[in-house]
Amino acid sequence: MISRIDLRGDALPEGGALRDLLPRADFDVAAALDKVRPICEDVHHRGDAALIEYAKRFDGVELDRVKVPAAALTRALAELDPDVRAALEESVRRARIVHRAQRRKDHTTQVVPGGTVTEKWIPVDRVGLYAPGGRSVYPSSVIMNVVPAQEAGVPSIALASPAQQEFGGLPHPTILAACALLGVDEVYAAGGATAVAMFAYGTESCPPANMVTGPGNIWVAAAKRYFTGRIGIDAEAGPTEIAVLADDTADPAHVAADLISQAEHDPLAAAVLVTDSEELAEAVERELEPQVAATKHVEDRIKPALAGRQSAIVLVSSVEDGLKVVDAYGAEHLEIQTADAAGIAARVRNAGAVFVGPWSPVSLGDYAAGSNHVLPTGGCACHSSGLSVQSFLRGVHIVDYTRDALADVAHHVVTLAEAEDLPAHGAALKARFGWKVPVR
Ligand code: HSO
Ligand code: ZN
Repeated sequence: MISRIDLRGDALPEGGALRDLLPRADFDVAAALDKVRPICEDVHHRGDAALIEYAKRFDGVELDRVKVPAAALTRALAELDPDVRAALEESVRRARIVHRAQRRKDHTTQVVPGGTVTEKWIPVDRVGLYAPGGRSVYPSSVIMNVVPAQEAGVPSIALASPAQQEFGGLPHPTILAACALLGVDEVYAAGGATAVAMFAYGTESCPPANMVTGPGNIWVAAAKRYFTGRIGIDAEAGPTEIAVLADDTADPAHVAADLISQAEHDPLAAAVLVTDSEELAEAVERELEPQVAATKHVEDRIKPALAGRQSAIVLVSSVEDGLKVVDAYGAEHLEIQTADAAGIAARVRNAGAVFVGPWSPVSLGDYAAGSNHVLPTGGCACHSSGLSVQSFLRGVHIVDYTRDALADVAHHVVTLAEAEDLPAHGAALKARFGWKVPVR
């Protein structure tokens, strides 16, 4: 059901060479760009009419408008199962605790007497959040996008999710209910690349946004890439990934359950076990069979995900080597299930989020740890972080110098300006001091 990669024996290769030995899904965003470009431009030129036409073509839904009426949001929340509501509320509560603590304070540094630089954190004016429909209707992802944006102080937050035929052309009711619960009242029935284009360009019913965040399929990722530079994005989210670094102290039933838990998302989802224990590898393989058989999305997602080239059990000579492997891989989610889990976790350099020890499974982080579950995939963890309050803030430097403080440094500025053959830069200072560089 899952392949093996044996890296025991010879010394591990370094960096990129090690990464090349590890499995990863094909997620060719560049190839999708060509299909997405004309759709985005059509939304640019025809606005809501194009959105309505694409909802019919892609989602089979006749829409008369894209903006969801306020009454539909109120109704969705009123009709939400009370247990689901309580669970969502607890998820929001915990996420708020974590994200509120992320808010950075403005900071003024006195560089020299009379010369200060303040770093001021200003939220983005307006963000468009995307919540997928279809196979993945995740109200939890609404929480993970909305809470950091709200805690950052973003004044205008809108959300888009595909129109669903069975719900009369509205987005899925649990998505609407989650929006209502969070106080997001501007919601659009728009899906995939068309939703990103709607936010990037704006249409008659939706004002343009400065930033688009949220998970999605390859078309959403391609549209985000298309608009990068015009708007801010979080990341081009690819299929979900779990890596587990485990030794012989790990419980194979738990490891198997955790691998299956993320394989459940998508046939392209990646589940990777890295272990120095052949016994554990075999025990996990034995556990996978019955656990997979007993769960729900077996044929369409879990089996192809586990059997896909993106998933594997990787055998290593030691936990130390395992640490090198998981660092080279840079998983979206990394569980550490070893004897000294906290010690090993503290040394991890590349992962979207790290889950320490036997009682911190990825599913906890998906819903109710307080951490964010919108995380870098595809190895992007080596340069990017998951969604946070910081994602929605801009740090603006505010420079404030007195006459004396400027005079003190003027000769250096003029020297550098001349060295760069930009005399007008130097002149901007000289003009302030009677066209002479103050001598200090
Ligand atoms: N594991 C997914 C998020 C999710 N799981 C939503 C359940 N619902 C990517 O981090
Ligand atoms: Zn998940």
